[in-house]
Amino acid sequence: MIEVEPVIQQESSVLSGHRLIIVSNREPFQVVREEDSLRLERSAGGLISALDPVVQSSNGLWICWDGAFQEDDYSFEDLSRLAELNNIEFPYPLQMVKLSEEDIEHYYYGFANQQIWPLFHYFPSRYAFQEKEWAQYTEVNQKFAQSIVENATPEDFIWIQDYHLMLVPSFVREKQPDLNLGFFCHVPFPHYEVFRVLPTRREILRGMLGADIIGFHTPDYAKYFMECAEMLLPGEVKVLDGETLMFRSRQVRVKAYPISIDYDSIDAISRRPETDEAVAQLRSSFQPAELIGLGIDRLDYSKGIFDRMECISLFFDRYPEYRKRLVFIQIAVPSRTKVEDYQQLKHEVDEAVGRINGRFSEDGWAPIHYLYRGFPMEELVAYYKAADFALVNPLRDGMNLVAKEYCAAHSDDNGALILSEMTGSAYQLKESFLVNPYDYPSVVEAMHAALSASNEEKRERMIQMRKTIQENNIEKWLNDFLADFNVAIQHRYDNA
Ligand code: GDG
Repeated sequence: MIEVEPVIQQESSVLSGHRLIIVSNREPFQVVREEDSLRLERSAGGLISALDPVVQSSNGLWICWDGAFQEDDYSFEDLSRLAELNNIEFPYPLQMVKLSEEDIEHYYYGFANQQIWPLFHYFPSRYAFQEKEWAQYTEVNQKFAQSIVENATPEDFIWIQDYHLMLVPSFVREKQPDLNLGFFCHVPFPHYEVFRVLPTRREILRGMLGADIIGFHTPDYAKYFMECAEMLLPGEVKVLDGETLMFRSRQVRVKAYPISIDYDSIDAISRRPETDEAVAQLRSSFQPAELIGLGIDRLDYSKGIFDRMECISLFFDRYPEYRKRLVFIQIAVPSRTKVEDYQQLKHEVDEAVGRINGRFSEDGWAPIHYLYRGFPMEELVAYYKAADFALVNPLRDGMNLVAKEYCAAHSDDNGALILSEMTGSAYQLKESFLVNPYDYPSVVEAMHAALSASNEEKRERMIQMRKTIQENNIEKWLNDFLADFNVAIQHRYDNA
């Protein structure tokens, strides 16, 4: 375990003296390769920055895999030295679960990312059951459970994150029934008709039901979970109301907590003079084209990037007057590059960009500007702010934070968001231009509507969306979940 000095002091009223233990597959930092050496960087996302102070102020702990070190041939033991060398201060202790190469291959790339991910995102055709992967998933979930049992006490709040660790709550409950367990699902929970494809569907449900509270992004995901539990575990599950069910003799709270972003910090970055300079530079670099469209995603088939390219092509077919006037910037961050479906997707997107640019380019103008890499948040905010519209058209997405970040970065109240109905964000961002991502012509018409809308209309929509995101920021997500976690465990104490 790596012990470090606290760097932030902030009390969490919700936890009232209890320690918060976060359990996630990913570590709350990134390993950056630089020539011959490795550098550690704190992960910059809203989730980590929201959780950090609370874990810290509660004297809590973060339990995660040691995967990044495995991939870079660095040993688990080297972390401490690297952290010291790079002057990284972790505001709380990290406990890393040691995984073998085989674990990572079958549990992470295999079961989590080639079985659960496609199925939960409604791609059953990409799904194939492999017994070996399920066995390894079970084994790794046991390793995480063991680490929790070794490190937690019955006073702690233990919050397990995401689809990599769905069996952990029940494994922990079996080993130590009096621990307080919360679980959050960051991906969609599918409808019964899709979920039941999974051969190990009952084990997965029982795994999650080991928790006192289970959170989802939208009320629909919570409802589908309840329906699956009721239909697949008759005799074990009884739904009490829209937010609670009995699993055997224990009550479990099941509810939607829509995750969000650190609105204030993105809004603040967008107001910096440096950001406006970067925006001006970006815009001038695409001159004489005066309009910018934007897509930012991990390169994942669920995000609809290939479909987006086809929509752009159709747009320039239907509206030739926008040729040479509009550039679409696509930032695609490399993701799960060892998985064949992702290599194939990269190939398809590369091909589509080449084909569309080859077909429409003229006089030094190319319709698509494609960047296959990640950027620091400050640069992303400049891209967001420079864009006249963002096209966020996932075929399925648990929430989609890019849509929220795009709005938060528009402190000028300009811009237009075109958003897929198949995202969790669509539940909240009703003033966006909502589209069915499978219906290419309607996406094209939404692009046209967004570009043709009056400044006043766009402003009204943007102001409302920004208000919604500001009021429902990452802190609210965290506090709402922890407050209900408190209620759920009180209920268990009272009925013990
Ligand atoms: C999963 C669920 C759910 C992207 N490029 C860069 C960069 N990003 C950041 C964005 C945003 C995040 O990554 C992407 O979040 P999304 O929500 O859009 O998508 P997933 O990665 O698939 O996240 C999703 C989420 O979990 C939370 O529960 O919303 O549905 O699939 O924050 O800004 N960040 C930096 N450089 C980049 O180039 N720094």
